[in-house]
Amino acid sequence: MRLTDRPTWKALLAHSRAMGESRIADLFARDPQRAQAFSLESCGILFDYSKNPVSAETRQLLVALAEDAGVPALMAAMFEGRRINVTENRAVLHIALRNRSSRPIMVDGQDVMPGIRAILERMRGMAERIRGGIAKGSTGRAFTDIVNIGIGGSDLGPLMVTTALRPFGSPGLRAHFVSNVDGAHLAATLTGLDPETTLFIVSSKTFTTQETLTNARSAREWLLTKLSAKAPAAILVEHHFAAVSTNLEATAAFGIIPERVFGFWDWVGGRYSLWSAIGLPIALAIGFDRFEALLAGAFEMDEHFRNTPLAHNLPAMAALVGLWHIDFLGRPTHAVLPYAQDLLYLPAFLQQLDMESNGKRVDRSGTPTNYLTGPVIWGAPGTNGQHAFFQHLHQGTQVTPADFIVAANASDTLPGHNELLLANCIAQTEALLRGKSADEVRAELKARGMRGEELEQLTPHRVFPGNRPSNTIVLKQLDPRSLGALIAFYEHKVFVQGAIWNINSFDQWGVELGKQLAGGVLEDLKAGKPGPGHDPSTQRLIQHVLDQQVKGDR
Ligand code: G6Q
Repeated sequence: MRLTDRPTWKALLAHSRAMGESRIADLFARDPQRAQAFSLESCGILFDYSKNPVSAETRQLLVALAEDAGVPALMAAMFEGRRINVTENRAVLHIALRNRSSRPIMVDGQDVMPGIRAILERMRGMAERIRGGIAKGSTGRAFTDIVNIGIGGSDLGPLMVTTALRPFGSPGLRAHFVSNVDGAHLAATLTGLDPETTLFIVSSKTFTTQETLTNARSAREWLLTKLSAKAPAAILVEHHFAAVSTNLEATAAFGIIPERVFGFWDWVGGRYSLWSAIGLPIALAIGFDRFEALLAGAFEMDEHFRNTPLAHNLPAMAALVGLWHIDFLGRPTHAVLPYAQDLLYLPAFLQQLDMESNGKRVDRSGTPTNYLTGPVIWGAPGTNGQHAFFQHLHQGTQVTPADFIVAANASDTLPGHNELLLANCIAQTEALLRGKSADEVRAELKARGMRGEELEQLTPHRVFPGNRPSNTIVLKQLDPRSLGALIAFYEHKVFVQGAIWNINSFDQWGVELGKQLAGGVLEDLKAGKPGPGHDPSTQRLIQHVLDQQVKGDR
């Protein structure tokens, strides 16, 4: 049966008409316990979704939809290692990477846990040797800088986590991330680095990704040029390069020695891979024990997710409230607003996690969906956003549900900062909910001495409609454990939504066409003229770029 034909979907549709009229403030007025009743707490995270147009009936209908759509069954299938990534015929087992229990996890009758533990032990060894200055560069000096070369899932996870856990890093070992094929990224990163004390980690599941290999080759060239007088090329690459990949043949061909290659498995999707050896830069930056704390936090969330009834389940309720906005209230975008500068890259990370997983238009059987799926995810840290796009959140014509994320305790001790940060975060959710009426605006303006036409003209511009929804997510502190739980929370949120929409959240065919066509455009650029078969705009753009290029630049 199609999702939209299910009675549980239809019941929500009917209910949405009634709820669409009600104001969130009235829901609070009617239920003094609402703030508690629509909040959940687990794994060190408070998830308050009370500032959404959701009643007890809405929740019950949403949970009924999730059950009816088979969320518990798909969840069990994932944890059992079944091949739920149907278009690639793969299991989906990022949860195995952080399985801290002694439970085996089977794929095709084989326990994957011994292999995972073996790689983790090797990561520990590498982290200890590099951080302890035991493993050295080719000229005998300890490493001071790590440069991760990877893109997409092989970049955003480690970049986001390493940045988020900055206070846990060691000043003696700086982590850098190069992803963009734009040479500016690598060039800017290498400026000021000492090749004798720099370690490159080439992170690529396939080891065929154009951007990563181009950057890796240029980095190798830089190293060889700078240190050619000090050691032969093979020795330089041996000392200064490591790789994380499933393609051991390609890493060997690049010159990386097997002891420096960390494998992973086809059942780890790129955007879910920071828990694998792709997390090596994290372990190097913060130490392996803290990397394990990150895994432990995620495991705690996994246990919560698989063992808690949906109505009390943090990721499931976040998914259901999100889906309510998207499919029943017509709000297809979602803002991620971390009130933590160290979570700078969380919006970009979640953008990939969510939009690459659920940006799909056909269901698992290949039938186009007749309902909206994954939202547009965007955002930036507060309080910066307040001085920029928050105008749109408060007074724009579109309603954007938002996640406000904040830690009660600061990582830094500069006096006064954390109170300001917390106050702004909480006040923004209050302002979005409450708004400001025309009467309130008039009273304010009158108190300032304004009267008559001027007052009336200004009033509508200063009115806030309010009734704008938000979730608030509060951590005690931004530390490895709570960050692990937070990321797993979002992974499972995306899972639940994808399960209800009956889409495959674990493939990403939508990124292929552009890659394919880039090959053709590249040939044209190299040949110095556009080839046949392009649309007129593309053809003209190729010609224009060629005309604009300074001779000798190609
Ligand atoms: C993530 C995607 C994608 C992938 C990159 C890098 O889920 O699959 O972002 O991570 O394309 O791929 P490689 O790791 O193979 O270089």
